[in-house]
Amino acid sequence: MEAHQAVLSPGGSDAETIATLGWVMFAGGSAIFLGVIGLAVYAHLGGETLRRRLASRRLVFVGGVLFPAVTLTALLTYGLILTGARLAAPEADALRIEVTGEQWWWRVRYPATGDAPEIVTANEIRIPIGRQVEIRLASVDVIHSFWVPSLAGKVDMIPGTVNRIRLHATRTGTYRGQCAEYCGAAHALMAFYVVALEPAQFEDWLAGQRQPAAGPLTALQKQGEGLFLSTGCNGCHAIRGTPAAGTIGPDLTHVGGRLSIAAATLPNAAASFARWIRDNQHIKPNNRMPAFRILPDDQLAALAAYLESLK
Ligand code: HEC
Ligand SMILES: [Cu+2]
Repeated sequence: MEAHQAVLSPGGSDAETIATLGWVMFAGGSAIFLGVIGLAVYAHLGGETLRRRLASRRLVFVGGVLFPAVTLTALLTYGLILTGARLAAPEADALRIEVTGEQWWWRVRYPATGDAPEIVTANEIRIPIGRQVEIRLASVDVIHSFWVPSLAGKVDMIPGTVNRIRLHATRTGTYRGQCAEYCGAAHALMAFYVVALEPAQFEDWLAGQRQPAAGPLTALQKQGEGLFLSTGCNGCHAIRGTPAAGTIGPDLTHVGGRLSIAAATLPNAAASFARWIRDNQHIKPNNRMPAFRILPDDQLAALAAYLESLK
C-alpha cells in the first residue's frame, strides 16, 4: 500500500500552504546565504580600500540591523497572511471528528448526527475530499502530537484541554500520520492512516461503520467469537452487536476492515492478529494489552479468523 508521508508532497490545502512557505523560506535563505558568501569572497580577494569600505559603520548598520529587521518582518507578515485563515471559524458543513491520543494508539470518534449513532474506531481516519474536516484533539495520559505531514501542520494533544486541527484534503489517497511528541517507550509505534475518499465513497464507508459487527459465519469464526467473550478480551474491547463493551482498548467492531492493526504497526492480516494477540509485548513493548501467550495455536487461529471477518 502506498501511503504519503511527506511535507513536500501535499495532498491538502494546509499542507500546500506549508510547502509554499517552506520553499519561499528556503529560496530566501539560500539567496541571503549566497549573498553573504559572495561578500566574504569579494572582501577576501579585494584590496585594502575595498575592505575598509566594507567595514564602514554604515554598512554594518544596514547589513546587520536594517536588512534583518526588514527581511524578518516581511517574512513574518507573509507567514501570518498565508496561515491566517486557520483562525477563522469552521465552515458550516465541516465534518467533525474527535481523536484522542492514548499510549500508544489513537481513539477516533465520529459524533452522532441526527438519527445516526456515534461511531468509534481506531488508528484510521477516513475523510471526504473537498470538504473541511475539523478534528478535536485530546489526550487521556501524556502529551501526544497529531501530524499528517501531507495534509497539515502538527498540533499537540494535551491532557485536560482540547485543541483543534483542520484538514482539507484535495487529492484522494492514503496519508500516513505519526505521533510527533515523544510519549513513552512505544512512541515510534504510534502511527495512523488518514484515507481521503470521494464524498460518495466516504458516505458508504460511514454507513458501513454505523452497522454493528457482522455475525460469525464459519465454525472457526464462531469459535473465535466465543473465545473473545470468554478469555477476557471483552473486558477491554467493544464489538458492537455482541456483549463485548470494554473501553480500555480500541473498538474492534470493524477491525478487519482497517488497513493496519496496533496503530499502523502490523498490516491487517489473519497472521498479524494471531501474532499480535500472542506477542504484542514483544511487538510493542509495554503497551497496555497483556500478551496472551497461554492460548494454543488453534485458539489463536480462531480468534484471528473472527477478528479478520469483522469488516
Ligand atoms: C487489559 C486490556 C486488554 C485486554 C484484556 C485485551 N486487549 Fe487488545 N488491546 C488493548 C489495548 C490498550 C490495545 C492498543 C495497543 C496499542 O496499539 O498500543 C489493544 C489492541 C488490540 C488490537 C489491535 C486493534 C487495532 O485497532 O489496531 C487487537 C486486534 C486486540 N487488541 C485484540 C485483543 C484480543 C483478541 C484480546 C483477548 C485475547 C485482547 N485484545 C485483550 C487492551 C486489551
Ligand atoms: Cu508519541
